[in-house]
Amino acid sequence: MNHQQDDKESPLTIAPADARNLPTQSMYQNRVADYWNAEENPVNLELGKLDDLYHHHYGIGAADRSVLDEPDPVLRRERITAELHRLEHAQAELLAARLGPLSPADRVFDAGCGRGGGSVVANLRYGCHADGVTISAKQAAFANEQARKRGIDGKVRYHHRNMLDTGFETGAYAASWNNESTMYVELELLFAEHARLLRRGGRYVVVTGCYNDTYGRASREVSLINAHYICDIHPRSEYFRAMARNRLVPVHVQDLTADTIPYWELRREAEHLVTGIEDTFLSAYKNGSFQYLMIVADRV
Ligand code: GPP
Ligand code: MG
Repeated sequence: MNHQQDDKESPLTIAPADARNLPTQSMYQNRVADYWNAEENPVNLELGKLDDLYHHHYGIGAADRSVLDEPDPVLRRERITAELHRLEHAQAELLAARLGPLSPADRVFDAGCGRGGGSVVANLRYGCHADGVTISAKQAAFANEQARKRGIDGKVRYHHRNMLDTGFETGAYAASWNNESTMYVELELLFAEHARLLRRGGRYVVVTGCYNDTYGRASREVSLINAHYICDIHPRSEYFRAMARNRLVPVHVQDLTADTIPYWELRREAEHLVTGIEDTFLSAYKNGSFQYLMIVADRV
């Protein structure tokens, strides 16, 4: 299936009826896939290389800023890289801790799995089966290769599919999550798919950047973040509205905004890793227009 060609030849056609086997369903999704197929930011690859846990999310917790004082320039870079990775890993563990308790027989769904770090973290913690879904064929191939190298490819599998229409078995999952991937999709469609996949009593966790309803509409900084990643950040309110409509009942809500600021304060000093979006995130968090949020919900 050649999506590029489809898109050039008939830009106005609707998705074919057999959309389930197609990882993308719209021109927008093709552009998002293009971004992730091309993405090779050192801030993701250099951090991931340290222990072969490739994360595509930000970090939380107090940063050890003494790494900035390291006099040896090579060691300084290495120490900054390792510290940022430690903070990103702490975020992944915070999310994973909320999925359980889970047994090795349980199955979890990682929606928007990127290069696969989150599913590995879940498997290491619970021994569970994991299915990760990404719209990027390149990310899925990379993540599967990582699972193969770890010898967990029998339990952890990555799929080049659309998280809104996975084709996975109804009610087969004990837990599922989105780690900074909801801003690419319509929440109603996303939560309907999670509710379908989760068994009754299953657990859903989302960590996301959302815009703050009390600020008003999306701020300039939120719009800049949208343009940077080709995404569409939702307001906080929309999460709760869409969950309520899709049998997902929040059991825990945590504002992680203050916890993520040290990560960004350190990342902006990492000359070898910056992508240019660092100051925008800091302004967005500090002016109150943007929040870093975790919502944990039960599927009823
Ligand atoms: C980080 O991925 C997350 C996103 C791109 C989604 C947008 C998230 C928001 C909270 C708005 P990444 O790790 O690939 O990004 P970067 O390359 O900047 O580290
Ligand atoms: Mg990153």
